[in-house]
Amino acid sequence: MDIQALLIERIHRGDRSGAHALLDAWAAEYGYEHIPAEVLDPMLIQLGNEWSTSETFTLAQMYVAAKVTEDVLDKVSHLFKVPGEGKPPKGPVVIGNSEDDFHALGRHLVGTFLRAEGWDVHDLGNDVPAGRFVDMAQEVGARVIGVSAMMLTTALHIKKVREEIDRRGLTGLIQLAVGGSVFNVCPGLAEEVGADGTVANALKAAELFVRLGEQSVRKETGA
Ligand code: B12
Repeated sequence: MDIQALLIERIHRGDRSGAHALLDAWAAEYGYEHIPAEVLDPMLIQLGNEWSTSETFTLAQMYVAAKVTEDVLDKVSHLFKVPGEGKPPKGPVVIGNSEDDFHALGRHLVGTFLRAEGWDVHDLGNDVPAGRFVDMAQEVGARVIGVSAMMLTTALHIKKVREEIDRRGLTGLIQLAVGGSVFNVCPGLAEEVGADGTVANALKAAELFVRLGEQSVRKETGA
């Protein structure tokens, strides 16, 4: 079945329960654990593009897509809950949306994929002040902070996280990962906000966090 096309057709119709029925049928065949990467991520990116280019796609339809995604992520979260299950534990990380940013979906997907790869994810939610990211990273001993931002204005707030890390003398020890569609369309923005790295989607996030974690260890040991 062409799950993307069928799902998007139900979302266009605002048919939340129909979308769930479809996802349940797909999961019965392929497994719930594959839904975030194989269905939700590509669907949301396609709908995001549609939103930006189509005059008929409405906020209500995007709301349905967001709700369906959140319902499914809730449903599958127990599958990814125990860090290290089936994978070597990778340690604590902190994620959240930058100050003033309420675009939670990308962050939810990143958190789900990181948990699946064995990270112990501390998710601070939406609209997180810079200091709170660094406080939490120090509290749990995280080597990487991941900040999600979808808008140019909110991406620029990430500079404050950079400044806070540096002000506390933690440069290099706590690495700063950033992501969100604005970074995909504005080359150079990640460097401008002082990030140590970025990637275009949640699937690649786990790899980025491993690389940044290693950079932090090298900084600490002087290797
Ligand atoms: C859905 C949506 C909303 C929803 C959010 C619902 C929710 N619960 O998340 C609602 C309706 C609330 C909303 C509100 C607003 N939105 Co809006 N929204 C979108 C939309 C259509 C899709 C975003 C999305 O969810 N994409 C799907 C996810 C899966 O993709 P993603 O977020 O990019 O995440 C992936 C990667 O980027 C990466 N990633 C994400 N975070 C991170 C973090 C790290 C560390 C890493 C490594 C990777 C990573 O992994 C993710 C999964 O693969 C975009 C359009 C677009 N093309 O992006 C506009 C958009 C982002 N919104 C926009 C705007 C302006 C707003 C509003 C101001 C109101 C308005 N006029 O529409 C408010 C602002 C709210 C706020 N203060 O945050 C603009 C931003 C313009 C800009 N660039 O500055 C956009 C681009 C639409 C547009 N073309 O105008 N929005």
